[in-house]
Amino acid sequence: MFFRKRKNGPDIASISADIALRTAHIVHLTHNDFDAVGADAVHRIRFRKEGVVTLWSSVGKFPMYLEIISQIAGNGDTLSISDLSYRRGVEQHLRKIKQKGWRIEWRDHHRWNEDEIGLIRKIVDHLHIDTGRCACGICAVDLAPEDVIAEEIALVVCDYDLWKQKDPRSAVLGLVLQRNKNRDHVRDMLMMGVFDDGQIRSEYQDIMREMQRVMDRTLRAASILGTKYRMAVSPMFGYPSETAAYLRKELKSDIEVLVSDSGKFSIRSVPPISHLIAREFGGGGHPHAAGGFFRFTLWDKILLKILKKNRHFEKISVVAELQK
Ligand SMILES: [Mn+2]
Repeated sequence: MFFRKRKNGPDIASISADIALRTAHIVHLTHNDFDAVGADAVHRIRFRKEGVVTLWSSVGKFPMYLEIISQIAGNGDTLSISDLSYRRGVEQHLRKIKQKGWRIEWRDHHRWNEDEIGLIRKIVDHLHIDTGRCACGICAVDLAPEDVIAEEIALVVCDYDLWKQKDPRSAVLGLVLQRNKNRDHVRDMLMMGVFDDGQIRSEYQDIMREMQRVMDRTLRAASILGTKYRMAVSPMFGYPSETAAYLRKELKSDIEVLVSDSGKFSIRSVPPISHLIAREFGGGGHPHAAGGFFRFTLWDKILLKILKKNRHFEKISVVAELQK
């Protein structure tokens, strides 16, 4: 249990085969969250006839997917990238992809600097960056401006992605999509303009139940430290944002720290000092939410597992107490 688990990465051979043997004319390379699912639904509305192959990618795996595509003939088909932002060095892959006969379109809402935009604009056929919309919203105005379903999908997704949270449908779908296995189903429903069905409901309730279990487990394991600030520190069992909020409510804490097996921790605080504390532990972030790293020995890991605490809990509390 103390060894790093070997991650089952994507199967490169089968992804290559899927793209090489495609009958569809659009390859949609996108992120793996709700925004991306909405963007994919919009693509499939727009390119119903042409057909779409979807590649869901984490931010980290993005260059690997480009590398794979750069080895496959495009035959005039389109690689459409969405909800993924510029990464240093991707231009080399994009040039190769162009040489292989692909068209490239890229739609994103993350912050790009002028140099990055200039560089990529020279290579791709279409680049649309807009930080004021979600990626799905950019796809909707670009690809299906007349389509009422696409418009509504974009509304619901942007509500979630840009933290407006006015539409109750977006909270449900956002949570349901924390399970990857729900992605294709939700996407297919969105395409039909359906935002809620039995499967979405039951997944939502199941996740809510699981989340409640995780939050209660974390609450039972929490240590309370500090005098100036009331700090709750606990091993991390999942759902960090929701759990931190729960600890704050149940324990009346000012600062919540959730520590994973590896020593990585996430911190939330009422006083605007999260980033200052995180900085002392090789991390950083925002005044009310940040993250850092404890250097764990094997013994630290064992204690965290068995006693639900170790010497680093005291250390971070001391650092917090020193903040103004
Ligand atoms: Mn996004």
